[in-house]
Amino acid sequence: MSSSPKSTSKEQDSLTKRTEIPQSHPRAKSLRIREKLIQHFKSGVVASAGLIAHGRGEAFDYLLGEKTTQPALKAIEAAAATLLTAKHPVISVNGNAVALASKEIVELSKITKAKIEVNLFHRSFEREMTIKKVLEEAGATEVLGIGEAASARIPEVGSERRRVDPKGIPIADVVLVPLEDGDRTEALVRMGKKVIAIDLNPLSRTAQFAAITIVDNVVRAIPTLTEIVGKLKTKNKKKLEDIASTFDNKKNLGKAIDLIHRRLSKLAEKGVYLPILEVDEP
Ligand code: PTJ
Repeated sequence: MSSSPKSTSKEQDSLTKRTEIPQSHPRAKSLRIREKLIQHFKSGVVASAGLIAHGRGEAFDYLLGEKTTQPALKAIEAAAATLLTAKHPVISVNGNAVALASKEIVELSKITKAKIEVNLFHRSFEREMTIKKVLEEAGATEVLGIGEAASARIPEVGSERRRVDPKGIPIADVVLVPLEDGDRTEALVRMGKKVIAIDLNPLSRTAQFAAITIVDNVVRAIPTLTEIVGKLKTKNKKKLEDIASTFDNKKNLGKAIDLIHRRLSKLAEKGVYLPILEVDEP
């Protein structure tokens, strides 16, 4: 089982030492996100496999142009309407999601009245407690799924990932999963849950099985989702149900894949597309 290492005193030192990222670096934003994940890996929030998962996500983000695309916005609107009409919405979080967007997750949970449940692939009580602490520091007043509280079981999922909190996922009608693995998403769908996924890879099993797939980076998608929830909050139930029911995930995923395809075709015409800035001769 892969999990984060326990911090030794030497590591505690290195925890406080962060890599300086110059403002002028062309990839500063992306490097800062990496640094955040590394720090949270050292503190025990992120699993070692979480660093690899992030790399895969980054590659897809590159292909998408590192911005929230129109298909992502369309999915976010459907997700907002679905969360607002849900009876028992739950946000199921793992190490990566909390490392990247703890404050944003708490804000979203407050505006949608969704419960936050910690559900780890690489489960350990220590990691659960560390993640709970980060969420509480970000303003969460209730965090489900910690230790013995996760006493219910999801059918058809192997190992410890099967454990869930009876106050959360088992009674949820809508489950938001930022960055989930495919097996669990499939199991949640089989349980009759309406799954909203945030996943940069439109080809992943999670992206394919979810009812609403937001193909975007969690760092952009979660605050945008909160903003759209704020805008839709005043709409009546009928309008919200219309938005949710007219959304076609298959068609929208196709649009996300087509966008990558068209973007790559355009770039393929150019080959080299990054200009090196000319430096004046001394
Ligand atoms: O914290 P734990 O123990 O629950 O473990 C979490 C990981 C991420 C290790 C676990 O859930 C896992 O192995 O996930 P997968 O199967 O690698 O799936 C992660 C998916 O998230 C991949 O499809 C990535 O493309 C995608 N992804 C990675 N970073 C981001 C992302 N999607 C959105 N935003 C990101 N920042």
